[in-house]
Parts: sequence; structure tokens; C-alpha cells
Amino acid sequence: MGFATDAIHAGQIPDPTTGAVMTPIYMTTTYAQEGLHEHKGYEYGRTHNFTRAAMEKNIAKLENGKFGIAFSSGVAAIQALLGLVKAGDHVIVSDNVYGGTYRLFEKIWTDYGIKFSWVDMSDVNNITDAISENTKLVYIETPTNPMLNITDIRSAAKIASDNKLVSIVDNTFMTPYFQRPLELGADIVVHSSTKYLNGHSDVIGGIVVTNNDKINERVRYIQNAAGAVPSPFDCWLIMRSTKTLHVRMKQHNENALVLANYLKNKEFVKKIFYPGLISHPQHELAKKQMFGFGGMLSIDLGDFKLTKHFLKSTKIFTLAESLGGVESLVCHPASMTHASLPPEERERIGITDSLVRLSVGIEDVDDLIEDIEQAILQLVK
Ligand code: P1T
Repeated sequence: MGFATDAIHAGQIPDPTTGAVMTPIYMTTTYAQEGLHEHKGYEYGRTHNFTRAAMEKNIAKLENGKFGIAFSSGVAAIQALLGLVKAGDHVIVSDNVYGGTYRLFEKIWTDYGIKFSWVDMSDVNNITDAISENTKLVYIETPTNPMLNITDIRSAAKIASDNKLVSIVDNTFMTPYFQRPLELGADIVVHSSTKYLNGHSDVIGGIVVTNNDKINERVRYIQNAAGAVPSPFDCWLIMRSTKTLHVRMKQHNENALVLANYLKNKEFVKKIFYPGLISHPQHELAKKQMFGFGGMLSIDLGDFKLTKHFLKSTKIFTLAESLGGVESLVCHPASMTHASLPPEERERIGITDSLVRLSVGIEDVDDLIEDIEQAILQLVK
């Protein structure tokens, strides 16, 4: 089946009780049992939920994976993956990841004896150099949030498997419509489904996808044992949303390309980061491993005062955390999404005080350009 057909149908069958075409929202905590050990395979809502299972199957299929395991947030999904390691183990991580991922690893898990090495994965040799005898995981975010750096997934996954390490790719920015890491050899894909998968900024969720039976068994066990499960209603909303994932992603990509090409020659833009531009240092790699460039782009305005005014002046681009919704958002990573990084670390990877991140929505792109123009005009007044 093609991607669009799977997006609309995978994991979903007409409801066995009524024939309802749309998977119902099974809002139930528990299930009646006919006698001891006599039940329909459903015992308790944290362990089993039909709506959740349908959504898990749907997204797993889109990632070309066998198993999907859903969580109540993206960080809960990432947290569950740390259940694959134990005290004394070592994890290699992209030096630029979502600030909450950094916080989870550095500020919580280091206290439990896990060691993290933060490496620039735009050169995969840095992964090889960081491997030690205790290394267990290679955690890749590509493109990275918010610098849009790209890691060669096929090469990184090969380095991981040659060294008996598990490779994980956070595929939140691209979604399976534009990038399918499992097809490139990665062991695990993780998502904040809060973002493009849900796409309407009304759900917090996460999901892990894998083809590996042992990883599935462990992560599924953690899903139930640690219990960070999503509500059936949220699962239903995400599944409603994945039906239009391909349509939305095409438009996000188209709008972001137009906007990036508009911004790249403007005097007020000191630097621009978008993998769809030829000027992006990894544009060729992006073309090779991605089927599009997505809707996220960052610009450096070179001056904090100007940046502050700009963030106050846009009207369609709403100043807010998060990304990937149909509506355009603007964000100041240094003080918002990446505030938990030490300032010198932020500076080192390019998250300056004048960096602005745009989540380009699917509004009329002319209106988006006009919005930026009027915001800049207010600055020079
Ligand atoms: O917010 P949550 O659903 O828990 O997802 C965490 C997460 C994981 N991975 C990536 C790449 C992310 O961007 C995020 C969340 N990011 C934001 C809230 C943000 O504004 O960047």
C-alpha cells in the first residue's frame, strides 16, 4: 500500500460490536471478566486499550515498523528507552537535541549512574570516537532541534550495529512521510506525537516504533510497568490526525521552502538554517535520506534587542513553545525550549540569544511572508 492509504487505513478495522467505521474511543478503566482467567484479552486500561492499540499499529505501519508503543508525552517515550540501559552504561547523544531531552538525560539519569557523551553527529566519525566498552545506545536527533543539523542515519546505524549498540532516531521533525530511519538501519524510532503526527496542537503524546522483538518486549513492559500511557481520547485524536499527515507535511514543506527562499537574502537575516536550501552544509545528505525538508527553519537575527522586538511583533506567527501544528509558531530557543542547557553549551552549538525558530504552518504562504515583513518594518521605524 502507498503511504496515504496506510495513513488512512492502517491499524483500523470496523468496530467489531457495531461496525462503526471510525475506531471508537474506548473510555474504560477496566474490563469485565467472566470467571477467573476467563476474559477477552483485556484486563486493565493501563495495560490494554483498543483505541491505543489501533493508533500504535497505524504509526508503526507508517514508519515501516512491526511494533508501536505509545506514551503520554514525547519525553515519556524517550524516558522509557532509557529502560534499555542500567547503571554504569554509556550513551552517545547528538550534541544538539530538544532541550527537554538534554534535561532528562543530564539532570536526571546521570544521578542514576548513566553516562552521556554529547557529540556532533554531523560527522559520524565522532560517534566511532566516542564509543567505549560500556556504550549501549546511540541516540540521534536528525534534523536537530533547533539548528537543523543532519546525521547520516545509514552510516550511524551501521557504526552502532557493527559495535553491537542500539541506535535510536528521534524522527519528530520529519515524520515518516519525509524520513523513515528503520529503513536506513536504525533499531528504534521515537516521536513526540505532540508535533506533526497529531498536527493540531491539542495533544501531548509520544511513541516508540521498532522491528526488534526484544526491544518491543522490554519497552512494552515498561509502558505497563511505569504507566506513562496516553488517554484513549488522545490516541483517537492522533489517529484522526495521521489520516491527513501526508497532505499536511506536503504543505508544511512547500511553505517552508518558499519562506526560506524569501528569508535567505534579507539583510535582517544574519544566518539561516533550513536543510532545503543549497547553502545548508548537509543539503546533499538531506536530499539523499529525506523525501522532503519539513516545516522547521531557524534564523539568526544577530542582535538580541531586535530579536525581542521581532518576537513581539509577528501576528500570525504566535510566540509559543512546540511546533508541527497547522498554525505557524515562533520561538526563542535560548530562553524557551533550550533554556535548560548551560549558556556556554548553547552558544557553542549556535543557539545564540538572537536565534529565532519558526514552525511554518499551512496557512497561505503570502500571508506568512507579509507577517514577517510587517514585523521587520516595525523594527526599523
Ligand atoms: O513535548 P513532548 O511531547 O514531551 O516531546 C518532547 C520532544 C521530543 N523530541 C523533540 C525533537 C521535540 O521537539 C520535543 C518537544 N519539543 C518542544 C516542545 C519544542 O518546542 O521544541
